[in-house]
Amino acid sequence: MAIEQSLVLIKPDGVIKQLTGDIISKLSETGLKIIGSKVIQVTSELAEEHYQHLREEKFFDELISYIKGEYHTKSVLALVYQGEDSCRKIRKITGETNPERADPTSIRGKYGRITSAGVFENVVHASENTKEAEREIKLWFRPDELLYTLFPTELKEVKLEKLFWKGE
Ligand code: DAT
Ligand code: MG
Repeated sequence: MAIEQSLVLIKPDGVIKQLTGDIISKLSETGLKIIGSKVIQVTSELAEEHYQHLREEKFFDELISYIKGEYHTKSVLALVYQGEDSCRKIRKITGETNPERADPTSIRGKYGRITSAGVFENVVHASENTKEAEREIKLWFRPDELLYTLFPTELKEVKLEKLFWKGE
């Protein structure tokens, strides 16, 4: 079986419900390795690019507000997992998209809900397949934020302004 990567996001409802530890514990049952992690405040650009395949859906605007944290807290934990068959293994644990249909022992079945406005607050995102995982990882992480250089890179010269701690 091929070694694959998978992007997992603990969405703002998962963060505010303090489910981070529980979700990471549950995912550790797969034996997969974490090769990148960071906590971020999601911008409109990132949210819209991540969910570009759903642009035409009637729930798109609510979905963008949800992932940006407008209903919960402006924080998402992004993780990259690596290992054999990782997309399938992780999605089995996260459960179906619709939290009401998800296996009740899965993360979404256990902790997700559908709001009265029809938003699927399903706690986590997990890449559907390797192709999607590559697209998503490149969107959420820079090459130097991962333990390995997963995909081809190129050096670009840029004029950079970086933030330092005062007095550093
Ligand atoms: P998944 O997150 O299981 O890969 P997806 O890519 O089809 O599912 O959709 C992305 C997110 O959009 C999903 O996690 C929740 C939301 N969503 C999908 N279908 C929906 C629907 N019918 N109503 C409300 N939200 C939906
Ligand atoms: Mg998807």
